Amino acid sequence: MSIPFISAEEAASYIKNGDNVGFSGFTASGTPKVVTVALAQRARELHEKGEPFKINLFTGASTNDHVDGELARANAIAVRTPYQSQSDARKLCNKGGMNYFDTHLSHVSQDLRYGFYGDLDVAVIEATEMSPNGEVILGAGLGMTPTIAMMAKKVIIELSSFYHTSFRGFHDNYVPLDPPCRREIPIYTPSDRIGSTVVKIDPKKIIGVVPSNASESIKPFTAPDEVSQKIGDNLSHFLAQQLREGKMPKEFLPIQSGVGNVANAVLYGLGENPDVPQFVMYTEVIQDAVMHLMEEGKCKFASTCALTFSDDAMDHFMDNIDFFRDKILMRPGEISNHPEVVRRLGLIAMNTALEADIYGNVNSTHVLGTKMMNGIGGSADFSRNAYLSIFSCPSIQKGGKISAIVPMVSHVDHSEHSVKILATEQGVADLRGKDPLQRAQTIIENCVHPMYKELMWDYLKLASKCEGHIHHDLRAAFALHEAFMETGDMLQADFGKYC
Ligand code: 0RQ
Repeated sequence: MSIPFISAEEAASYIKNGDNVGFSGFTASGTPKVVTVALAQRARELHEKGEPFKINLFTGASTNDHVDGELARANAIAVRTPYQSQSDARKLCNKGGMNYFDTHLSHVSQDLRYGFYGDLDVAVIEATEMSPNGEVILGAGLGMTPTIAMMAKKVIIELSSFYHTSFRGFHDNYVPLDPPCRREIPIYTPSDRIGSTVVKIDPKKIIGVVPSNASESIKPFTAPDEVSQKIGDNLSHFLAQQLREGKMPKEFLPIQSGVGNVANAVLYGLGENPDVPQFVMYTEVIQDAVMHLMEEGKCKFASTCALTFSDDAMDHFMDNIDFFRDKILMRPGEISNHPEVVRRLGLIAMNTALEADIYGNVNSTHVLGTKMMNGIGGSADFSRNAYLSIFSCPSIQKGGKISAIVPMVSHVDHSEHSVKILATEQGVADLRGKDPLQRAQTIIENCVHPMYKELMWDYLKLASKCEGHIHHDLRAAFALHEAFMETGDMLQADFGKYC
């Protein structure tokens, strides 16, 4: 059976108002790039004619401007999950223009298969190679692709010619059986292969193939600043010390590292510390830093869901692809982030906080407890199940007007029970085996910026007057946030008035 080539506009015309639509990819990598632009245009034209047009958008993780940006600006998203990090989508979400529910990335594929969100009407999948019998080689990110390829009633393929080399062999496509029939995920070391190099799609479901030569358009990371570098140094020294103290196996353990500038800097920190041995990664995203660490011999292998490389780094990767062939395996998000595997392999999970409180609760998603930043992503998939769960952030933001360490977080993503280590550029707080008061003392001593230390000790003194296991004075617990909202500066908080 021959599958026709069609234009992006024709492909977009098969997607209807109210459809549940799944997109391939994870972060910008492997997401469709031309059908979505045509879809946004179609939405605008229909809106101009007074006709409604919005889709329910399911992806593996964040996307890129071609997906979230285009569709948000065209006001074409009704429901969005599980994660976004694009500024226009974020604005739309925070003004209530789309129903965004922020979900653990390892859950979305199975939630779709369980039928929690209804049928999947269309899947739009970026492929780098395809055969007439519907066998597809994916690109730089897997996300939920094997599940949406299986579930969707109709499939549109975006066939990318951007990659000038074959990705064949880099993927490990696998869909677990669902309860009550699920078996163990048989991954015992990060390099174990359990699935197929191709995704098989019923050719009868494929409406057409849209050619594309668009890149991922990922901007290079800025060089780590002084603060991020210090966080990276603090963590790499801490991990080296864990090895010396025998609190970690001498072979070291696989590393998971989150997204963002701080996460990138932490990896560079590990790379530069001679006391940190060679390591492997079991993670959901690898950024530019990992490619360099592989070339330097520091990182030996990475299991990931996506290669989130800047365009320059992607060119470098493709030019040297043979070097990376036995060092990288890409898996679907529900496997790269699978709690069973995370627990079995004993990961060192390193994720980023927006704010943390003196007892070790972490907010990674909501600025001042209300404004969505990105979402929880995969951070909790890893942190809840890791051997060692580390959260880090700069101790202050906005030139010191905000302290990232507060008496009580304004939103909780990771509770005190999942946070073992907290690190800022000031130092590292090891929370293992400590009761709440000891945790508070350790965090204030090691992680709070000097300009906020006195204020935090004042709070603890005030809160300690209240009996209980965790000491809080609920009248004052949000005094820093309140001061920021009233004066634009958390330092203006005054606990004297509560004494
Ligand atoms: O604002 O952009 O105006 O400068 O937040 O802050 O320090 O550059 O942080 O890029 O490392 O991202 C938690 C968002 C950190 C990310 C988060 C302001 C700050 C700045 C960004 P500007 P930084 P990073 C696996 C893991 C959740 C998902 C996850 C994230 C901007 O890491 O989304 O971990 N994590 N996934 O000024 C007000 C505070 C603030 C604050 C920072 N306390 N109050 N503003 N900012 N702290 C990967 C995937 O899931 C795919």
